Amino acid sequence: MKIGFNLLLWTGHVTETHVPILRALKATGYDGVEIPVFDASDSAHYRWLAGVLDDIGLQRTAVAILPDEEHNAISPDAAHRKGAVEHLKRVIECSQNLGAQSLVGPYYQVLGQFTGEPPTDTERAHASEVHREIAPLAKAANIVCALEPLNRFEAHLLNTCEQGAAHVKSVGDPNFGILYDTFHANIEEKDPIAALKTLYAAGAVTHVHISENDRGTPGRGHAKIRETLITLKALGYDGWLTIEAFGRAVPELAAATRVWRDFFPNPEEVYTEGFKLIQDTWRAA
Ligand code: LER
Ligand code: MN
Repeated sequence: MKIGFNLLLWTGHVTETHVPILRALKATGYDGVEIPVFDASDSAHYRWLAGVLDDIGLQRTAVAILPDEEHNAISPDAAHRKGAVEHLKRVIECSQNLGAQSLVGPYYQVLGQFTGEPPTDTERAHASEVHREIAPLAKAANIVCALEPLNRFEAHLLNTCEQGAAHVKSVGDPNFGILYDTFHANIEEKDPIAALKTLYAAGAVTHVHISENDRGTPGRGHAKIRETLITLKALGYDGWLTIEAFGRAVPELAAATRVWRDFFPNPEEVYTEGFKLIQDTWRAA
């Protein structure tokens, strides 16, 4: 397995100013970083960042969202669904320039935008169409897709692993799977570990987020992080274990993830303790 850290703790757009953070993550022992590709307007930027990460010696994955209603895979408006495809095409180009191995995140609906109703078959079919179109493009760029079910307070289309597995089946592309996030599973699954095992047995786990129940330092809360690691090792999982935590450094991100207070004294605690927890638990398992 490989241990990663998501840069969303600091920013939605990684620039020169974040290079000291990237170096610190490398020095801690991380294999790679998860880079937000939220701004997909300048693909050359990600080529520059790839060079920086190569020099430091960090592999990478990319995380994307759908930015607004005009780029929404479950919109009733065909033009908006086409907008989602066009946005994801640009994201794939940026991610390829970045040298990303995977494209992860909830790129099926706009975060925090609800109809007030449960997901419909039409919304599911619309999302499948969008994902069927982009999965081969990602494959051609050597990028694996990992779609992320989110808790009910952030999204309504995919909340559970079961819904995620059904969506993967409906997309029907071997390059398209699910991101299992311990934070979301803690909220939505009756038994997060049983859900993980079922998802894994369906061949659908292509990425993992290690995230505490409050989004703080892994190991200091009650999400089943140790059990998740032990289970994944027993199953033979060989992919990314990427830590995700959120603070209040970026107001838009804090608002989107509903972070209204501090969960840790500083980012160093999150990335040093989190790394040690994963490494120690994996070794001992
Ligand atoms: C959001 O809740 C989350 O878990 C992220 O990985 C997606 O942006
Ligand atoms: Mn996540």
